[in-house]
Amino acid sequence: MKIESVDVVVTSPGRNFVTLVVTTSDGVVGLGDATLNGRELAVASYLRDHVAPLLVGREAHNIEDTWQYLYRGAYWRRGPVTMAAIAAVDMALWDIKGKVAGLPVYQLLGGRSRRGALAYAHASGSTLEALFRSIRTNLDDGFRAIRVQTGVPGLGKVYGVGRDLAAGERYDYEPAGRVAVPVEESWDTGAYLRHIPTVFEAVRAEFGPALPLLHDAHHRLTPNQSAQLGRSLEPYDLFWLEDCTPGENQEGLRRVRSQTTTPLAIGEVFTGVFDYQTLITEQLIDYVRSSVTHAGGISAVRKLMDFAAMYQIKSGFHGPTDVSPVGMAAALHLDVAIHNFGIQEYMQHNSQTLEVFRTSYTFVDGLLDPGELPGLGVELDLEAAASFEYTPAYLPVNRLLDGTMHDW
Ligand code: KDG
Ligand code: MG
Repeated sequence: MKIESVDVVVTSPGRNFVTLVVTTSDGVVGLGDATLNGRELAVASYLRDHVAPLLVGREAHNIEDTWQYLYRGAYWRRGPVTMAAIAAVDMALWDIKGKVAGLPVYQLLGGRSRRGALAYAHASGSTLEALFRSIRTNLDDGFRAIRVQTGVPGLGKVYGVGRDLAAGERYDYEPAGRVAVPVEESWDTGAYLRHIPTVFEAVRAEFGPALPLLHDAHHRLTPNQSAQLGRSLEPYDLFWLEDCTPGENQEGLRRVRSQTTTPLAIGEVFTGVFDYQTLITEQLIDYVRSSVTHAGGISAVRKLMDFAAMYQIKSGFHGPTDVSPVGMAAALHLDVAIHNFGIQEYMQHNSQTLEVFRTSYTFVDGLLDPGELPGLGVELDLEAAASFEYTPAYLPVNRLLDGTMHDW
């Protein structure tokens, strides 16, 4: 069964998505997510100009060989553009294999290891009152684990905090603004470090000791500041502290790890196993945060998680709304199949996105499930996709109070 055509669909139902559509000589269609938030067209061009022409005529069933052909064959390895492109091809070929076999992809990965994937929601508020409202709405929606982000006194808009919502109103935070140049936010690490423990103290007092709580520091701290935060959060028993420090310098996590028992999650901006090598072999983290979309696809993330399993490290795949429903479905098939699943991030896509991507995954009683349709279980409505034209969008940038550029 040969690959007959390869198309790239860029659509913007509220935010931009890049989807690879691979069609075989038998007419089987596979989908892959290639969305790189804020740099979408770079991946679209990489796929259209440099990958699609190489795929036509190849055997669609040879997923591993195609992965190696694109990775080794590019000569220029790794990097988010290359790895998102390879991920999309990989996902599309797994989708095809599942459809041909008449089985959901998780069955091809070894079958089910659990009833469903525990999901965590995003809760936020500029004040404690707004945060509590947001947590309650998520609990009412059935979530059993909650990420907590709040405003910091003295700062304007900060990462992870959307518009304050009324009771029952759903979270609608979309960090990539449809703007010609990035919005600028400001940051003060001292104010943040003083404020966050007080927030978790209040949340624990209100919601009790058992609710799994998560927090994302979004790469803003040094290893020493991370250690300080980790320690100050220990009384509140977090499920994890995410991206406490930028991960490029893996050795930096040694300092954090040796100073705090707060569990650590990292890796949403990593592109593959080599970014994790020291972190995994020295057990410096507890959770792998990659998305299937940004770390080379189902094949690569499966291997990464098998490597992590030898060191008792679990998954916590990235699942914001900039991962498309196709990327989300790919994560869910891995979530239910692998032994070392930890948790799955889940931000619901808006209704326009779900018009373009017809999903079959479900969320019931706090658990996500990929469903039983053959392949990944997502369909792309090309007509709906065409009605949402690409709109440039950028993530914000971040400056310290004196104007110095900082990590966002
Ligand atoms: O595109 C960037 C977002 O995916 C990222 O800011 C979201 O940190 C994030 C998270 O944990 O979901
Ligand atoms: Mg994050």
